[in-house]
Amino acid sequence: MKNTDKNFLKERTLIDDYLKNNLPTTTKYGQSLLDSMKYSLLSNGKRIRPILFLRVVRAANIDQEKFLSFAGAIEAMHCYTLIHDDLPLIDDDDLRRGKPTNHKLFGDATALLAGDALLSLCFEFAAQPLPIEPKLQLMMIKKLACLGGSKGLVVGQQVDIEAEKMTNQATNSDILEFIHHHKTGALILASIETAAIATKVSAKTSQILNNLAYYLGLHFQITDDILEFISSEDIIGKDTFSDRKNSKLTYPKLYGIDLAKKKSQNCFNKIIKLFNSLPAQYHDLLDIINYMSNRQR
Ligand code: GRG
Repeated sequence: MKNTDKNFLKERTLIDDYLKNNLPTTTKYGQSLLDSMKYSLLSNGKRIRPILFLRVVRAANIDQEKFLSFAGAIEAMHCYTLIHDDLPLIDDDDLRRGKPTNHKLFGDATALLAGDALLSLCFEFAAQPLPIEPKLQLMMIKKLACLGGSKGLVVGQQVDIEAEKMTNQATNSDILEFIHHHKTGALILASIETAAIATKVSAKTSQILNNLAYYLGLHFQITDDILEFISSEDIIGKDTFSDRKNSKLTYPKLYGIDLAKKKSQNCFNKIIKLFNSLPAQYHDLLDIINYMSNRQR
């Protein structure tokens, strides 16, 4: 295990245990739905979004273990998007996290339903009592619902699909930034903003965290585009030809690989500048920021 991975071991174990212990495992009929949900939820994910959430909570000197249900909610939403994204009617991918995609094992219909059920499970987890004022928890749930829906990741996915059919002249940096900010950035933003709501951060800190989340989401997806372009399936654990097969609008496609790398570095510089302007208690965000930037998968 790499050193960087060790820094996240405790949080990953807490998150994995929460998910394991709270996922429905048996039903009188329809067992394959639960098996399909479990297959994706408990596979080898990096758990980046719930870790971001927990670290912002921890910065307020609050016991992160009391917030595992919300961290689990964020991961359940993320896993549903991965299952749906891989389906033949979206990206049609065969490999995810180094294993066959959900629909390859369980079939398209079960995978679709498992994704739906994970989205519902997300809100079941999000509604578990937290040690904060109920009105704050309602605000967190509303934020997650907004950024997870037609104002966030689903519209990002829609534009991603529409951009596949646009000619080169019609595609531009504005559309690309919209896709990345919504499809990928929205859930990263939700992870940070919901923690900011729970911990009642000041307006100034909230603004910095918000900007940091914006660039973190953008940087994460540019990195993803680049990795898919230059890496191998063994390392990233997913199809490396998927974007090109689907004529996806990506940073390497629009700008070329060198400029895409430069833009990624510019984003990272902005993230570090924002991080440095946060109060000192947010220091634990730095190694997850670095991990997201240097990741190989
Ligand atoms: C209703 C069909 C339908 C779609 C809903 C699926 C969807 C909307 C949006 C897709 C969002 C998506 C999959 C964005 C890609 C984001 C991304 C880079 C995911 C990979 O995240 P990692 O690297 O994955 O954190 P792990 O495997 O570590 O969890």
